[in-house]
Amino acid sequence: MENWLKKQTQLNPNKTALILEHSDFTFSELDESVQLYASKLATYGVKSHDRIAIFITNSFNGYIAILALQQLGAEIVFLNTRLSKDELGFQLRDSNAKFCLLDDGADLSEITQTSFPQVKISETLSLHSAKSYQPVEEFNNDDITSIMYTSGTSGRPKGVLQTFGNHFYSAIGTSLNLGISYRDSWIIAVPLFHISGFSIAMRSLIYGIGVYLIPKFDEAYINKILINERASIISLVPTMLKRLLNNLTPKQKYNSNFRCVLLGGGPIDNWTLLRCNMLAIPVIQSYGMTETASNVVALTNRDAERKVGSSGQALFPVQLRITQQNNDGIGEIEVKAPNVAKSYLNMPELFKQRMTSDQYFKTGDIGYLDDEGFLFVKGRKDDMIISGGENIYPEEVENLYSKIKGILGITILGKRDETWGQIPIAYVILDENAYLTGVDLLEYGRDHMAHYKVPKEFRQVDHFPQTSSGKILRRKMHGMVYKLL
Ligand code: S0N
Ligand code: AMP
Ligand code: MG
Ligand code: MG
Repeated sequence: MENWLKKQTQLNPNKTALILEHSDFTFSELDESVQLYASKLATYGVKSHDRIAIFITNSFNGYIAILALQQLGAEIVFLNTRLSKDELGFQLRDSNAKFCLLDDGADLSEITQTSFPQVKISETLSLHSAKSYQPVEEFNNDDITSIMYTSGTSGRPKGVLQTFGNHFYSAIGTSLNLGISYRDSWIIAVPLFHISGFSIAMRSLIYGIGVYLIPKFDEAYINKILINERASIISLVPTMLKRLLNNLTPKQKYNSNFRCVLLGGGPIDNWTLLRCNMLAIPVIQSYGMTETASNVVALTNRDAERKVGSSGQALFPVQLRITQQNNDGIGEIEVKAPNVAKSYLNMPELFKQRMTSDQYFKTGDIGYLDDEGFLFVKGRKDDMIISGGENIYPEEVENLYSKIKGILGITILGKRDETWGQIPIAYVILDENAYLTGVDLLEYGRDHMAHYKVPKEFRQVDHFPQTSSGKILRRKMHGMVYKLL
């Protein structure tokens, strides 16, 4: 396919592509900024297929840098800015990135080494020198353009290799579901470093629509845009949707061009859906993951009321099936689609284990399909916890805490939470001579892992309920008597 940004400069040169608080850019203006920045990055020797990491919030510089890397044919390694230095260090080493681009104010010097130096985007932007270069002519379906890390039970995060083809088919599936017109514009309030956010940037290039880039999730500011501007679609995770609703006063209405919330990243409660219904805010529930380059299943407006609790039907290019069903038809959700990622970086075998012989991807999620093919997600095969749209793997947190002398055992569980959906809590068995307070454990966690992964409570117990074969019965733990540390 022709380079998507270049294509839009021909099809829609004067159409708004990017909307910031105080300025707007048309596709040709955006292209100009992107090409200029790419020429500066070229002085760093960035070439096609080089892997370059990026550590950015939803900043203008970050947006330009992403698109410039794409023009240079680089594979962009997206870093989650909420991760700890240890976690980021791992991803930088594992991805073997040439260097890491970052926003002003960010500092990774503690973990960056000469093999992957850090480079401030603003510094490269203000370089006087630039190098002539040829933007990538074609975006080939099979070429990797983005790499996003996702954790798992395997013990270490894996870089998901997403191709242009993945993003293209994902965008097409979404447009066939929502219907996209020239009047549409999409708010990027979810992080660009997640597929929820990056997919909107790719849709902008593919559909030729404008995006509002929200630098920081501020519900009052976002509601102001939804009320006063012409924004028509916004992608949200459930925590964000609740925050917007709680901030909205009864008289306030979203603008007449507003069409829907595309909701994903985790389960939603019926009460929140009902509130949206009462406020006439259409919600398109969806289901998807990093490995499927955004949603593969979504509801339509038409079915939203009739199928409350469902994530919808498989989008156009997507095949869906449930395997290993129990008596209620509940089993593992498997997906076959051209937007399923290529592989895991450095771990192709692990990816192959998740693909069936007929090319279905085993999601690890559990659910059922009703007789009309609507998917109801019921949970996970593993014990993954979702807090505010961020995944937490108990094993990862347990492994880190197990390194502390005095902790004889630790089990992390998800607890329902009004704000975050779920929060992690810990059950710990301490050595009788150990003196460890809740504060010690909290501080240790905050030093070593992303703060959203750190247990919100530490409950001391003297044993874990187990099966005869020694497997811990997590579900039985919530009823245990404990002492709060
Ligand atoms: C909910 C968000 C915005 C909260 O962040 P906020 O308010 O900016 O927090 P900070 O000011 O940075 O920090 C304040 C304190 O809150 C803690 N904290 C931050 N986030 C979390 C969290 N998630 N859980 C628990 N605590 C959190 C901070 O640590 C801080 O505390 P201290 O000071 O103690 O450190 C933010 O979490 C957010 O942006 N969440 C969304 C992430 C997301 O987008 N996830 C989706 C991932 N999945 C996918 O992308 C696949 C599905 C998909 O593609 C999709 C998803 C949604 C919609 C559409 C689609 C689609 O298919 O297109
Ligand atoms: P990630 O790879 O971080 O995007 O996380 C994707 C995971 O979020 C999925 O595998 C599901 O476990 C969960 N998820 C996404 N959408 C939904 C949904 N509609 N309902 C329940 N869980 C969801
Ligand atoms: Mg403006
Ligand atoms: Mg995740």
